[in-house]
Amino acid sequence: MNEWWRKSVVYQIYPKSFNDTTGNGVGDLQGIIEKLDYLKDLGVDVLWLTPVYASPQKDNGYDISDYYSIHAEYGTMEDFDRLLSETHNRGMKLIMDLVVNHTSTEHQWFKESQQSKDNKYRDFYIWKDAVDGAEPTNWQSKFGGNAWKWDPETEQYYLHLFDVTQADLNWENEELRKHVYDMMHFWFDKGIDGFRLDVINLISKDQTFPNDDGSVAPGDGRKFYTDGPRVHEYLQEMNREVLSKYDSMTVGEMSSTSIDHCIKYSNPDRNELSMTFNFHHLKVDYPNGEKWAIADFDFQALKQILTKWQVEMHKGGGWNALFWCNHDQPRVVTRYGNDQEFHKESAKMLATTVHMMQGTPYVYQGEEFGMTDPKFTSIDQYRDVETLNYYKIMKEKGIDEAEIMEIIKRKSRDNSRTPVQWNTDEQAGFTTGTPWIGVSDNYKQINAENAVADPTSIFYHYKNLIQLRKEYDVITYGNYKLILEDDDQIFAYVREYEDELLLVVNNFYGKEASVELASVIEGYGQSKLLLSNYDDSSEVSELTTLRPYESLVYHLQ
Ligand code: TEU
Repeated sequence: MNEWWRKSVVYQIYPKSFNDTTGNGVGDLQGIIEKLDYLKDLGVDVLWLTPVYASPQKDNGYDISDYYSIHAEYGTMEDFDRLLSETHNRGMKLIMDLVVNHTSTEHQWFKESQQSKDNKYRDFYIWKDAVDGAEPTNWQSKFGGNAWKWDPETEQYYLHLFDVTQADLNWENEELRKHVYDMMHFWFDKGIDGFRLDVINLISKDQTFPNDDGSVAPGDGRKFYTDGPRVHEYLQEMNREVLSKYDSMTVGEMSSTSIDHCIKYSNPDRNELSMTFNFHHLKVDYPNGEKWAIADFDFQALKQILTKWQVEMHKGGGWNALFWCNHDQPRVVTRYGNDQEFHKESAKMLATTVHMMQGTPYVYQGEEFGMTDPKFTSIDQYRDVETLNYYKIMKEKGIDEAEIMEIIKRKSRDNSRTPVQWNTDEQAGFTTGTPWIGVSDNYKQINAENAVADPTSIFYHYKNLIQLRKEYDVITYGNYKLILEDDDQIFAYVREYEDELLLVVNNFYGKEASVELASVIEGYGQSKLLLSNYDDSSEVSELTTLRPYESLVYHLQ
């Protein structure tokens, strides 16, 4: 089968915040259909929908109560079928989110499972006796607190690595696995083109369930279920039973993973997945690995991490998903760029930096015209379960309100979940009603309609990047080398393929930087400036200075 996904660009849609056509304040499938021409115009090849299945929405759909139906606020199965065919009619593909590390506690399986210890579904989840009258292990939930919840009726604990309403499935159970594969066939039979697999590297737990000695953080627990003992075996089984039967793409979301494992997950010879997301480059602003703390990003670490993943995944035959933004991360232009004076320049520079690497780029809704963090100031404006839990825990510890709110403003997942800013209408054209979460104040300036009307906008820069990938094989296949390694302002690299060279030079800061590239371009006869974020950039032979956030792509032969 051809590997079309290596040359594709994926656009991520978070349906709840995308486009509301009913006026209930929540985005819907019809709203996505309305915007398909816009997405086609942008040039993306694949749409990824975060979960649209029936769900109590404690974690915005990552808590699924029925894998076979559509969440009513989003529409009906007919709407879904129409969205799929309309996407296909425009020559684009559609992938769904597969959330099978856990289900909602409202799922029928869990309800059955909770009935009694000998219920047929008991073993679909991870139930354990108390140890010395307390939780079976000291593992912490990723959303705060212990990861085990006591069930007084059946007198055991169940495991929930995320919210207490997201019970972890027991992948050791063969029948459970079969149910998952059947469900995947159901969606493939409808014609979908693949899946993004939520926290898929957490599905295999160490069956001895040890306590964590706290060497990383108290009760961390990650080493007992991350890239666990049987995870590759399960993915190979999934591939054999399901994926191998379709011309599909799969991208695994890999939490706290390693390059070695990601090579295994994505090297085609192993028959697991097409590619992997990892998050190491998004932790360079976590002081001592702590998400809920504020620090400037470590630029040298960012270069080193992205470079290591480029070089080693290439060498090992793996494939990277390339991205800055998703529904769990603050907006990159606010985070690693400058969302004020150099909004346009820095958003374009950041886009170029990852789009010219090897892998499959992902664009998260609104990123293509530079949406920023909303900078909410009051806890009432937040909706995310992780954020609200954090707030509660900090308040209980007696931490000062202003301090908590400053951290939340920078770190909350809601930063990326505010409604897409379509135009200058009320509520940014997202809804005629009251949106489920507030619209950012800057929508009169930053919105899709303005961007499409302005040929120098961030939108057209993304469009150009997507187009370049179609035209130049070096972007897909070339090897990668970091240059100007020690420069503390410039992130520059080359890609080489046959006799072509792609040279990418980015200034990550709002001040000028001097640059010297003579040794890099030596021996090449022709050079061409392919893309820039200024309208009067120099040819490479004359380049001596980069302006604030200047970003240049040259092709040499
Ligand atoms: O996220 C997995 C995950 O661990 C993180 O990205 C998480 O949001 C972060 O560590 C918190 O600091 C996936 C989904 O993308 C996320 O939206 C879900 O909440 C989570 O799984 C559970 O399904």
